[in-house]
Amino acid sequence: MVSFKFIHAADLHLDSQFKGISELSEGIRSFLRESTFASLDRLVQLAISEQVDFLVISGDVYDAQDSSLQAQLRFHEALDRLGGQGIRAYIIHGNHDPLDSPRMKSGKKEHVHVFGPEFEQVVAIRRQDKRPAAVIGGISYPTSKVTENTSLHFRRNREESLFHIALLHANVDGDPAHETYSPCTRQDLIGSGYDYWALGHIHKRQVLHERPHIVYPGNIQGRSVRETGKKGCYVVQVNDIGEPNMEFHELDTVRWFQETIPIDGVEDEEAFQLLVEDRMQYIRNECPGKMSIVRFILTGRGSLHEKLEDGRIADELLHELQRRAVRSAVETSGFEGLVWVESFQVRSGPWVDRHALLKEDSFLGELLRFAQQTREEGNSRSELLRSALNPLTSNRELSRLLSGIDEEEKTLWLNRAEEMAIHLLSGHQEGKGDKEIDEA
Ligand SMILES: [Mn+2]
Repeated sequence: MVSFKFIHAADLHLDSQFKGISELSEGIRSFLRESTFASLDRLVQLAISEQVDFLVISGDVYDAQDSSLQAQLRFHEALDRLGGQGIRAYIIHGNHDPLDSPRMKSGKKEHVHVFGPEFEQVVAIRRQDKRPAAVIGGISYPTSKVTENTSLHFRRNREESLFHIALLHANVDGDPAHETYSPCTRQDLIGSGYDYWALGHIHKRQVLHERPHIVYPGNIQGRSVRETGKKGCYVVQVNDIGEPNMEFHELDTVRWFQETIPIDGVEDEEAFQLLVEDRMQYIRNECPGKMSIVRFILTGRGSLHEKLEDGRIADELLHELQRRAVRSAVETSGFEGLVWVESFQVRSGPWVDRHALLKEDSFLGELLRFAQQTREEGNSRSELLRSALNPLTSNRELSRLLSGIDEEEKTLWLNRAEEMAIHLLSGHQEGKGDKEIDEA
């Protein structure tokens, strides 16, 4: 065997539109639009500086089936830059960019291999001496929906001693957060005899198994607040006895955060603002060269909750922080180091002794016990959600919107409803009642 080095990337989603975040200034919006391309540039630079023998991309190069001309041109340019350095690329297409998508016609590139709809295997060679380095097996999505277990096509010829790499866009072990395309199990992959499963589809970076390696590198640029943290690819060095050594490299230019701020003990708006600004500074220090987008999740219990409940304080602070962000971007004419607050999600509660309330023989006590029970029992929670949301489903538009909400989000609604009930029923309504009595 010969030692060699390759890059495993997936889910480039070039030219993602970043819909769903409103209130963005034009400059910030175009910086976001450019981010998937900027990450692609970094990927190419990395391949060149690491002197890899080849690059594999495990599907979803483009974000949409009608991939923009810009996305295609930029991707071809990237491939040409790799070709100029003698770096080959092996590519499969996934559910977002299947083979039947309309694409511009471009001449075949000598150094690029795009796998077709039928399983095939090719031999990759080492760059400097052209010696065979690895067998690469792969299969692309012919259409956007592949429901067959395509991993079963991958079978190693036991006589073949070369390192085996499998390129597959698939949902392994049925991750419920993603569409179950090309469903397969870890055992299917382990049983194939391949040494490294270069997977795509799930955007969260994860190593499911080692020896054989089963790897999702995640996408190269986060696209929403659900895709937080570092994004990038793996550089894999395989030594001459076929042992892979992986190193993660970040490639993102915009990073997403979800930060929790407990409001316990926060006295007033000013203290709250300082806390938020402190956290923003921390994020800025974490990634000074990137733009960061953060969602703050307010938890805990405290007197500040009364003020957060009607949403005004959080809204006003949000607008102020966004206004400052735009101003500083204009002043420094750059978005590096910018921290954009996407929203505040109020999940806090009023200051109450919840344990005491739970034991209380009252309507509120009863309600909290019921809430506790539904939280613990999946069935009664689903039943409660179903009956509560049922009246809305007669409206087509609402029904459509509801179908896109997952269980986790609905559970948050239930928690929120519980906090509102405590707020309204426990006499914690900004002490209004008490005050009127005092004044009377
Ligand atoms: Mn994808």
